[in-house]
This record gives sequence, C-alpha cells and structure tokens, in this order.
Amino acid sequence: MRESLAGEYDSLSELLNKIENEEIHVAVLGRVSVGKSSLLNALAGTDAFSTSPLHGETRTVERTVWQSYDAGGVFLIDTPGLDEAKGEAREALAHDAAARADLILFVVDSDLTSSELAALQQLHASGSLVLLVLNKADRYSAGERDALLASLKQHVSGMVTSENIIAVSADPALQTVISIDANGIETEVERKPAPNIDPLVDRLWDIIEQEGKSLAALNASLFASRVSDSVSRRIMQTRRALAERMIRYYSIAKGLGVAVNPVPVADLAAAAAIDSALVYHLSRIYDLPMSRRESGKLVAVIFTQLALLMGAIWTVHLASSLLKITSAGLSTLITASGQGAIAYYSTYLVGQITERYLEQGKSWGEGGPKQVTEEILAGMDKNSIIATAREDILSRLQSQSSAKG
Ligand SMILES: Nc1nc2c(ncn2[C@@H]2O[C@H](COP(=O)(O)OP(=O)(O)OP(=O)(O)O)[C@@H](O)[C@H]2O)c(=O)[nH]1
Ligand SMILES: [Mg+2]
Repeated sequence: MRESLAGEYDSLSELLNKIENEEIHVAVLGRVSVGKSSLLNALAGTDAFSTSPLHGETRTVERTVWQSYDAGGVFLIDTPGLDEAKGEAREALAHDAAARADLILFVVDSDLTSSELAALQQLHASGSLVLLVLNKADRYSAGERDALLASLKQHVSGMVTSENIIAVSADPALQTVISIDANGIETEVERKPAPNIDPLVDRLWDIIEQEGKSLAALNASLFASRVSDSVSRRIMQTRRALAERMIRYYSIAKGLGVAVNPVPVADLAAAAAIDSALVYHLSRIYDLPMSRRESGKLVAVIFTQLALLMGAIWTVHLASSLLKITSAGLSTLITASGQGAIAYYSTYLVGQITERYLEQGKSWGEGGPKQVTEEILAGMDKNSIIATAREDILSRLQSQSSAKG
C-alpha cells in the first residue's frame, strides 16, 4: 500500500516538476516499424534513436531534446511499437509514456487497422491531444496519399481535427536517378532524399506556441485525475496550484497583449476570447470539461456580474489612479502597463470566480453568480494583485525592449 502510494506521489511530483520547469513532452505512439524512431530522429536532426527494418527495434522508452525549438524544454519521447506478438509489457510501457505526454504523435504508414483505431479511441477518451501522422508518404503517389489522408480523416472524425492529420516522410527510401556526366554518358546512381517533415514541424510549433505552458499543465491535471482516490486531497491541492498558475499565465498573457498593443475598450471581444480560453482550460483541470461555447457563456455571465457590481466606470478610475502613481520615466511603458494591469486584473477575477464555480461542482450555489462574485471581490486584495500585475508586465516589457535594443 505504502509503496503504491509512494509511486503515485512520485509521478505527481514528477508532473509538478515538469510544470515548474515548463517542459513539454511530445511522445510517439504507433504500430511496430511505422517509423516512430525515424520520425523523432528527423525532428531532432540527429540519430538519437535506433531504427531498423526489423519489427520491435525500440524496446524501452527513451527521450531527447527538440533543439530546433528555441524556447527549449521540449522533449521527444520514443516508445516501443504497439501490436507486437509478444510485446504486452512493452505495449504497456508505450501507453504509460503516452499518458504522461502533453502531445502524442500517433504514427501510421497506411490506412488505420482496427487495433490502431481502438488505440486512438482510447487516447481520445482519456483526453490526450493527438496528431495523426501518416509516415512513409514517399511510398505513395500524390493521388494515393490524398486518398489515404481523406480516409484517415473520415475514420478519426470527432477525435482528430483535419489540421492535425499530417503526411510526412521521415526516412524516405533511396531513389535511383540518372546522372549525365560531361561526356554525355548516363549512369544510374542511388540518392538518399532528405526527410520531409516540414508540415509537422510547423504544426508542432503552432501548437506549442499557442498552448505551450497551459498544455503541459492541462495534461498533468488529466493524468492526475486518473490516479487513485487515496491521493485525492493531494490532487485537490495540485489542481488549485495548477489552476492558480494557469490563471496567472493567462492574466499575464492578456495584460501583456494589451500593454504591448493598447487597444480601445471596443476590443472587448478579443479580451473575452482569452478569458473563455482560460475557463475552458480550468474546466479541464477540475475534470469538469466545458465546451468552448459553454466557456464563452460562463464568461458572459461573469462579465455581467462584474459590470453590475463595479460599474462600467471602474476601469477609468483604475486607469487614472495607476497613471498617477507612476510618473517617473518610461512613460509610454508605464501607460501601457497601466492598461495591461487592468486587463490582467479582469482575467484574474474571471479565473477566481470560475474556480469557485468549478469547485462547487459546476454550480453557483444558492446565492447565484452575484453572491459568488461579491465574495471573491471582497476576499481579494485588489491593490496587491494590480501591483503584481504591473511588476510582471513591466519586467517583461523591459526585458523585451532591452533584448531588441
Ligand atoms: N520509405 C520510407 N521508409 C521509412 C520512412 N520512415 C522510416 N522508414 C523505414 O521504416 C523502418 C522502420 O523504422 P523505425 O523508425 O525503426 O520504426 P519504429 O516505428 O521505430 O519501429 P519499432 O521501434 O520497431 O516499433 C526503417 O527501415 C526505416 O528506414 C519513410 O518516411 N519512408
Ligand atoms: Mg523504434
């Protein structure tokens, strides 16, 4: 008992570490010999992983860093192939690694087999983010490839969006080409084509940049929700910590966005979109997933309450008081960061209110949204939050401008 608990604590603390260090783990999963290790080598730009025409080359879970991603902290994780005759233990290893990853590259080399489909369904049910990668595209004509992609798309509709279904050639087969020398003599030579993985790299960058840190946090929380009840208190703490981190992350993102690019209040729609993304992710941390639409609605409810309670003028007051405090130097930065701080504060409020709603099992309780909003406002030290916001934003603005200059 103690041992199994210790194991769970270990994996939890590993996850927390991962979030602390802002690591993102990308794991491959797929049948034997579809080219998982080759794909990771192509991504890494090295021969970090051993490959072979024989089935079952990869026997353990191994990892390397994706160096071409500047921000660092992206790990590529290789796993043994699924579906091996006698490989159940290895298959379990692979699934386990995938469950901890933030993003899964599910690699296939032809249309889906029933066991591949089953594995994808399992991943989908557990909430993993999956890219479906059709490897060995060099073996197909353009027409065949498109037909295959269309078929894959159909099989996984509702599980993988079409932008996340990508054809690549990680390790294209040798090509025979005719070379003609200066005397016009033709000889056949074998040529090794370069890997073609650019569409996948682009998509990975997009995802990591857009969702980056929250992706790691999100996945850790999904994993945490699968461990046993005996650690549920610890999980609640983990959730709070994750939620807090995520709220802060979104608050900074919005504050910074507004500070760098001060917008008239007319841009409320864009602001609301950020807040509803936050709500969407928080609902996953609390294992009470809401759709994007539901999240948007919740934000509208919260905005209404905030406006009723604080009046539309509150932003103006806040802005002028902030500007008064800070008149020395850096004037444009300060003005900008004043607006940013307000944006930060509003997202922070939305986050706190949503968290309360989720903790109560997706309910406002007897007093409705008004009471929850009042309680949160009453229990919050506005000035210290705004001060933190300004510090966060200013320090980032300054490091940005010093990096540029
Ligand atoms: N034609 C072609 N062959 C490829 C491609 N990618 C990989 N291969 C070949 O497929 C074979 C298997 O590649 P691996 O990367 O070892 O496959 P794996 O999925 O890691 O296999 P296991 O570790 O055994 O599960 C090797 O002979 C590769 O050269 C590709 O894009 N095109
Ligand atoms: Mg392998």
